[in-house]
Amino acid sequence: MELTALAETAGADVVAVLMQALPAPNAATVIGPGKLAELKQTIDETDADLVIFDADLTPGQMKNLLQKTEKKIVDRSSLILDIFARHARTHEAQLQVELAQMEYYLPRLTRQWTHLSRQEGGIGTRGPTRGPGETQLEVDRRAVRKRIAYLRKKLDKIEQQRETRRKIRQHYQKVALVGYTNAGKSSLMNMLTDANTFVEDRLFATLDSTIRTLVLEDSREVLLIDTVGFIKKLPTHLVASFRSTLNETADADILMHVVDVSHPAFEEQIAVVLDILGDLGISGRPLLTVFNKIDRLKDRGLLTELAERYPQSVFTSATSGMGSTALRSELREILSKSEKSGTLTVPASASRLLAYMHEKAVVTEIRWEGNTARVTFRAAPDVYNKIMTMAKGVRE
Ligand SMILES: Nc1nc2c(ncn2[C@@H]2O[C@H](COP(=O)(O)OP(=O)(O)OP(=O)(O)O)[C@@H](O)[C@H]2O)c(=O)[nH]1
Ligand SMILES: [Mg+2]
Repeated sequence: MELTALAETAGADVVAVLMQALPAPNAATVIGPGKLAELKQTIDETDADLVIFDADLTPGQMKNLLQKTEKKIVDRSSLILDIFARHARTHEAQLQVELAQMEYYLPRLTRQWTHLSRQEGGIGTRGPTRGPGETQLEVDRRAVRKRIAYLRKKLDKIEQQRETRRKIRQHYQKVALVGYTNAGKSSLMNMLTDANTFVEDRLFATLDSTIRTLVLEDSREVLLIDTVGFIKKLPTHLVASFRSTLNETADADILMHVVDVSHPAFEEQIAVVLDILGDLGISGRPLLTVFNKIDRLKDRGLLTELAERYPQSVFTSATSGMGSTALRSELREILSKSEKSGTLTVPASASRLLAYMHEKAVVTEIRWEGNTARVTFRAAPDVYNKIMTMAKGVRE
């Protein structure tokens, strides 16, 4: 079960799992009274000290559950926030996670809620420092708001620097790896580029974006972007805080959707990822579906079926390198479809333009007549436009 995997990633030891299907969640306690009694009994029997809910709880529900169970209560969002906090490595990711945490905690800073959660370390206690009493609470709230303002300002500054870097990169075609967490995005990046991106069998191993140059067989250079993975019910605060990281993805010309085809719920995960891409407003891009981890499949018949249902797809095993050639040639194919081609007459004196064309475009033919060259080339739309502008400058 996914929640179990998340809880374990956060360092919890899962002693019992309870399920309830309700037409609508109970307003006061999410679960119904009968299930609540069962929960209390399970807590007694297993000596659990933490209860994690797969739903998101309102501050009121959290308070009620805390009073009724006298145990720490953690909901899905705060659990994911906690994992992000543990895994954030870069300064930016740390700021982004802290901002999301502060915004999550602010409406939940109540005396009752902090009463128990203050006592032990561990999951759900990584929020702001809290103290007892209403006055203290006001002081805390003010401190949290101040911190939120500070974090926003810091992140704005980083965002500006990122903008500058993005401008430098704008003449490259970009391919972004997207997909459910743990699908193998970072492993694929390593397979394709010999990069040393952090890979681990845990959820949300990657929290920032890594960019590497990928050189394809026609010596075309593209940028490959690896970034944070998606999950069902990704907390909204997180999506908002990570927007600038995700913007790298929004910039991409092609999306490589990595799917762990050995996961029993991979079809659902595909739907979740497509949904989030839609929410981020980046669903219209050329999309290559990469069915990864095929080495773990017992039934290869599934692949034939998938190949029919997903015409633009490849099958890979990032750990063994299987499918690498097919993936590269598929990428090349898609990239060349989005390219524009043209022919220009360029004087030999326009050395800057010629150098630029050789570096950023694919020059397919060059014919010299005296001191001018007729250059036939193809390039990404951005590069094509830049070349045309430069050529106009040369003629004038
Ligand atoms: N058997 C097998 N394992 C794989 C394959 N690709 C990746 N893995 C493993 O799956 C786990 C997750 O891989 P990552 O590359 O970290 O996945 P990710 O999509 O970057 O995950 P997040 O960064 O957490 O979103 C690691 O233990 C990898 O070794 C594969 O093709 N076959
Ligand atoms: Mg990763």
